[in-house]
This record gives sequence, structure tokens and C-alpha cells, in this order.
Amino acid sequence: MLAVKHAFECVTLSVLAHLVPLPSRLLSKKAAVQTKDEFNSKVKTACQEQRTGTVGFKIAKVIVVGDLAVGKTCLINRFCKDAFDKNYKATIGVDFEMERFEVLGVPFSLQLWDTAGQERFKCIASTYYRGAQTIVIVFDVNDVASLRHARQWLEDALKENDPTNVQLFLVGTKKDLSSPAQYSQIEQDAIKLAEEIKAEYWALSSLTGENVREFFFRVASLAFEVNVLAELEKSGSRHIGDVISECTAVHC
Ligand SMILES: Nc1nc2c(ncn2[C@@H]2O[C@H](COP(=O)(O)OP(=O)(O)OP(=O)(O)O)[C@@H](O)[C@H]2O)c(=O)[nH]1
Ligand SMILES: [Mg+2]
Repeated sequence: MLAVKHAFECVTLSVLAHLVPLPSRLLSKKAAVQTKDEFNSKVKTACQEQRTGTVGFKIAKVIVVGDLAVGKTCLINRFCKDAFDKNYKATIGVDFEMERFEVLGVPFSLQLWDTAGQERFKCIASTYYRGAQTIVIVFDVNDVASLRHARQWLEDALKENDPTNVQLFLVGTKKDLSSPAQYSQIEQDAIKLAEEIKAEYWALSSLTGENVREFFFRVASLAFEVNVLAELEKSGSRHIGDVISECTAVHC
């Protein structure tokens, strides 16, 4: 059996927890890691009472998309391997990493799909978009064009997925390369876009590691929460269904 790599209870890490997207004015780098520190109470209770159904066996699919060389692979490698490569090696098609978490005592895994940004590999990469629970759109905070292209990446990813059923993140990388003045300019545009597409905005650096861990924990906790809530809803409706069929059986 694979060992759990990341175990967390939300009370200790304030980044881990809430379902509703952050209010836009809080979407700056700092605010994103200082959000509410509570999981949904139904989710907490279900975890305490071990009523999370099949969630412990579930794997959430996360696709990471965005222009070439914005830093998608580095982001995943920083989190999964705590490594950073300053030489650019284009991803060909897709790469894949699996990360195991324990959230509120329940095992949970993220399947991270690192897709190619280069146009010539886009066709292969897009065949892996389907079935994503989370879409991470990456841009480089030093490259305005990569932010402009974010909408197109989202559109492509949504063609293969149900827009009402995915969580969106807009992630600005390479924060270490920008001055505070430069950064605050692009941040405004990024926040505006994040609001429009209903994504949560994060800025980070894979070189320094700033915000990387917090970001993935946040992705894992939101995906987990959604899964548990869906499971509770399913078991709730099953119970109602059982009652109805029992009633029909005895003609009540
Ligand atoms: N300074 C700095 N450089 C970064 C950061 N993230 C990535 N890079 C550099 O940016 C270049 C591209 O990074 P990748 O992660 O390979 O980019 P990618 O988005 O996976 O590119 P494709 O696979 O072609 O789509 C590499 O030279 C990295 O070293 C960062 O946070 N800071
Ligand atoms: Mg890559």
C-alpha cells in the first residue's frame, strides 16, 4: 500500500478549507492563504463519524493547462518532488503524477495531469482533459500574453467537461521574477479575469516554493469537500428512495 504523503486537518492550516470562492478583493496572494479555516460542518461530521462513503477510495483528476513555458511542469515538480529545474524541457503531450493526501483522517488522492502548452502537442494533450474535477489554468505573471490566453485554455478544457461541475483555479507563476510594482499591475487583471470566470486566483513561485504547498492543499481540500458533499447527497437521496419504495411495497 502506498504511504500517505500529505496528511492534514484543516484547523491547523487555514488554507485548507472552504467551498465558496473567495471574495474578489481577497484574491491577492496573501489573502488566498488566509481564508476561512473550516470545512463545511456536514463534511466534518461525516468524517468524524466515518460516513464518507467511497470518498476514501476516490481520486480527483486535476488538469493543469496554460501557455508553453509558463511553468506548469515546474509547479507540479516543486510540489511532488520538491525539485526545480531551471532548464526548460517542453512537455510532450502529457505527464502524470499521483499525490496521496489524508484529509480529516480520510485518504484522498489527486491525479495531476501536466499538459503540454506547445501548439503542436495541444491536440494530444486535449484528449486527456475529460473527467477533470479541477482545472488549473496557469500563466506567467511576467507575461501578459499568457494571461490573455487563459480564457482560451479554459474554453478548451471546458469543452471536455461539465462547467457546472468543475473547480477552477487561475495560477500566476514565476512571482520571484517580478518586482512588486510589475506584479501589482498584472494582479489586477488576473483578479478581474478570475472573477469573470469564477476561479480562485493564486500567485506563486516554483523556484522559491512560495505558496506552492498551500495551493495544492487548497486544491485537495476543495476537491475532497465537494466529493464528500456529493457522497452525502447521494446517500441522502438513497435513503429517501428506500423509504418511498418501502412505502410503495406496503401501499402506504
Ligand atoms: N524564475 C522562475 N522560473 C520558473 C518558474 N517556474 C518555471 N520556471 C522556468 O520556466 C521555464 C518553463 O518551465 P516549465 O515548467 O517547463 O514550463 P511548462 O509550462 O511546463 O511548459 P510546456 O511543457 O512547454 O507547456 C523553465 O526554464 C523553468 O525553469 C518560477 O517559479 N520561477
Ligand atoms: Mg511542461
